[in-house]
This record gives sequence, structure tokens and C-alpha cells, in this order.
Amino acid sequence: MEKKWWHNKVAYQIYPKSFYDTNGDGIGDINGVIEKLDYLQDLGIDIIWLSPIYCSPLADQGYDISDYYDIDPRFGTIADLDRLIEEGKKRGIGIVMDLVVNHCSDEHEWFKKACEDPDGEYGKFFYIEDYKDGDSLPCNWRSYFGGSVWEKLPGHDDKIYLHVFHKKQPDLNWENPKLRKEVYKMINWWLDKGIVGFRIDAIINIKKKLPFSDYPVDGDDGLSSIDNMLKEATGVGEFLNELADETFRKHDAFTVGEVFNEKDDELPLFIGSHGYFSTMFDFSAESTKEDISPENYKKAVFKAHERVDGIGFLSNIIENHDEPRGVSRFIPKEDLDDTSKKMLAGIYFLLPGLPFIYQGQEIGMENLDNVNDINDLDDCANANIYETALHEGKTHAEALAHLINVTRDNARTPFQWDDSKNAGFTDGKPWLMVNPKYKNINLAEQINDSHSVFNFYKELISLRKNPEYESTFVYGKFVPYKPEQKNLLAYSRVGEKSVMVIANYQKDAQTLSLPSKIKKVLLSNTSKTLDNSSFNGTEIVLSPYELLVVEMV
Ligand code: TEU
Ligand code: CA
Repeated sequence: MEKKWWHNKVAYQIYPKSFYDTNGDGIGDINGVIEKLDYLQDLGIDIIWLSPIYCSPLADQGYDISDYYDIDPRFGTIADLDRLIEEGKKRGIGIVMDLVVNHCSDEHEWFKKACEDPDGEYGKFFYIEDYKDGDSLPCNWRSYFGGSVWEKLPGHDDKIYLHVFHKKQPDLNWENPKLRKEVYKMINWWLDKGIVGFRIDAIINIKKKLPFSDYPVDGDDGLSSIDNMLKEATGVGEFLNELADETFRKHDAFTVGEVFNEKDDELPLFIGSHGYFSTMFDFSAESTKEDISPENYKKAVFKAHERVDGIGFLSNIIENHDEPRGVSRFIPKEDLDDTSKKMLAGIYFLLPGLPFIYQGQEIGMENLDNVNDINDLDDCANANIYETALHEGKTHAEALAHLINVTRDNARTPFQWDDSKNAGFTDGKPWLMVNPKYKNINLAEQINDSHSVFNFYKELISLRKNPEYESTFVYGKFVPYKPEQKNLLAYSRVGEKSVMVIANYQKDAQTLSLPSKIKKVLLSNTSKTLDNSSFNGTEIVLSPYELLVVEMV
């Protein structure tokens, strides 16, 4: 495999609004990221992905951009960002921006001009249609946040525009070469500024199946999921190839795609050596519909890595700003403790590909347990989740309980720096509630405790970067071990060295017979196992949620 500069990197996602507030307005800011760079360097981070900080009405928390060339004043200024890039460079940390180009904001000047003159140049930047036969819609697609994808065009009673996300996020028309050119110009402007790349938002949606047509109704609302359309939309590759040629490839940029619904034979095109992107996220466990047991977690993740074997690199996560906290999702509530959190960390972190840590994950931040009412939460997706639950017959209390399990706000509560007021996130009133668990789960408590979740993440990163093992963790082959053994999650990484990652994904002990003897214990989440004398044979007994990373003979 052709080696790339980003292959051995460890990335960290920052959701700026909730990271660190330096001016007391309750909103995290760029200066807050700069203040915490030493912290991230100490943890071992090489790449920071910033969720959007461009000018935005924040209808979808910055994923609705009204000016791609400027920073929202709530987050800071372009000068602050330049300083962040510079300060990052000094510490060997590259900055990755979020690229949100499936849609912009309805407050972007392109959309304003489109409303003024729907038949003019900017009207063609969007999908603007007339009602069919007076009042019917061009198609029955359901937007990701609920309701029809069609909304009346402001100022024009007879016209509507398409938005697959929020109505304040009109879709950009990628079929229009002028629009594409504008997008490439903007991307190159950012790359010239010195960022190292982009995380690419919702990109699979840029290709629509045209002309608009209905798909089978799959809900009581009489609408059809966008997925039904995406399955039939072909040709996204032509856009992506042009995009990569005009921008990323010229700069040797690092890009990570938020890609769903890709077909098997498209994988080399997406993430092969000359793919559209450097890598893409593995969402296989996050998008598992059934209850996520250890067995189907293993199945999903193993399958994902076997699928890309020899093709390219996935980016591994247990959570992000759109998902509940990974530890709350993948570990049964009654078993959630530092040991099980560390086990989950070890499992995903040493898989082939790039590990991404989402802010707060490194201290084991958990979901909210309860809120008094829906107004304590913020996300624009909440209303639809709640209403749908009521519609399915749940009571208000049940609907709220369901919402708390799944809401994206679980990941968006402020970072828990210490146990002072507002978890040390702000001197003002935080824009979103702080998770009350901050009294027990916070960085200050963990930073000097060698057994903390935080220090376990540090150890994981330094193990991955240890020159003796790095090539094995980066390029070593992924070989599942005894996938049929229940609640055992084990795999080898075979390269210059042979390393095994072994996890007992349950609350009971279990016995495992190994293919050979253990040569060395590289990492463990239970201090007792660091004594090599307990590994004389090939049969080992694993304690509850034990994780072992071992070099084999
Ligand atoms: O997400 C796109 C996406 O497909 C989903 O994860 C989606 O957010 C979720 O299913 C809706 O509940 C990206 C961003 O990560 C997300 O934050 C934005 O809301 C979305 O695009 C629109 O820009
Ligand atoms: Ca602030």
C-alpha cells in the first residue's frame, strides 16, 4: 500500500460550541480551543476536526452556513482561526474543517438572491420547483428531521425549494457546474490558508435521483425515507472525482467522508489509494438497528473491516456529535464503569484505520439520565423524535425517556473540565445544560490518576505510536480470532509484530485458548494482568470486561 502522511495519525473531534468558553457568553469559542491545545498535545492528538464555525444562524448548530468565508462572531474571528492554525502547527497538530456543501443556510446570500429571482443565476444554485397541478409536491421524500423535503419559497406562493435536512438548509444543486465551481473555489481558499483537510458532511446526498419521483410510503406521514431515493441515485462518483481533482488532490489534503449507503464495488473509488477521500467513517455499529449486543457490535465492526481489507482505511469512532455517548450505548447501564469504558476504548482504537476521539470520550463522558422537559434540550431533530414516539402510542414520559436515550444533545453537553460550577466550561450560563454527572466525571479528577479512563486513552495513543509497534498497528493485517466465541471480541494485527487485542465483553469471566503463548503484555485495563507470570500457557481466564493487548510469541 502506498504510504500517506496521515496513515499513522490520531484525530480528535471538537464540537466548538461545547468545548471551552473563554469570554463568558456560555458558548465555546476558537480561543477556547487554542487554550486547550497543550492539553490535546499532551494526550497525543495529531489532527483536530472542528465541527462548523462558519457564519451561521445555528438552526442546525453550524451545519447551516450563511458565509463559507467567515467565522461566526460567537466562535471568534478569522484572525483567531489563523492563530489556531499557527499554534496547532507549533505542536504538530493539523486543523481539519467541516465541509458542509450538500446545503447552505437559507440566510446565505445565494439563497437570498434565489428568492429575489428564482429564474436567475442563483435560483439555479438550488432545487426550486413549481407545485405540480397547482398544489401537489414533486415527490414524497421525508426530510431527515421529519416532514416533507419541500418548503414554500419565501416571497413566491407558487414555488417550493428542496431541503433534505432542516428547512433552513436548502440543498445546493450540484448538477449546476457554476455552483460546483464556487464550492471548489471556497475549498481551495481554505486549503491555501493552511488547514490540512476536511471532514465532509452528508456528502452522499449531493446526487439526487432526477426527475423527482415518489418512492414507496414507509411511514404514517405518507412520506418515503431519503434512503429509498439514494439507493437508486447513481453518479455521485462523477461529482466526487471532480471535487477531489479540483481541490483535495492538489493539496495532498486529508479528507474523511461522512458516507452512508455506498455500494461494495464503490469502496475502492471512495477510499482506495486514489479514492475521492482519504478515508471514511465506519458507522456500522452506530447504524445497527437491532439492540446493540456485544455479538452484533462484533459482527458489525469485523464485517466493516473485512470489507475494506486491502482497499483502504476506515476512520473508527464510538461516538460523534450526532450520536449518543458510545459508552452509554455499547455497554449495558448496570455494567458501566471505568473497566468497561477502557475495554471499549481498546477494542475500537487498535482496529485498522484512524482512531477518532470525540471530545469528552477520553474522560468517559456518559449520556444524560433524565431531563425535566424537552425544553431543557436543544437539538432541532428532537421535536420529530418526540412527536413520532407519541404518535406510536408512547406516553409523554415514555416519549421523553426515549428521546433522552437517542438525542444528539447527549454528545453536545459541555465538556466536563472540573467539578466547579458549569463543569469549568464557562463563567456564564452554558448554552446547553451541563450533564449533572460532571461532579464525578471530569478531567481534573482524572488527569493525575494513573488508573483513570483519561490516562488509559493516553496509554493507548502512546502504544499506537510506539516506534516498535507503530507499523503493526497502522499497516498490520486484521485477523479476527474466534469470532464464534460468545461475548469474546478478539483480533490480531499481524505485521512486523504479531499483536492480539482481546476483550471479554461481558460481566462474567470467560476462558480463552490462545493460538500461541503470550510474549509480552502491552496494555491492560486490570492491573493484575500486567504480571507476566500468569501467562505461562495458552489458556487464559479473562475477568469481567477485561481487555488485554499482547504481543504473541
Ligand atoms: O449528518 C448527516 C446524517 O446523515 C445524520 O447523521 C443526521 O445528522 C442524523 O441522522 C439526523 O438526526 C451531518 C451532520 O453530522 C449533522 O450534524 C447535520 O445535522 C447534518 O449532516 C446536516 O448538515
Ligand atoms: Ca464564548
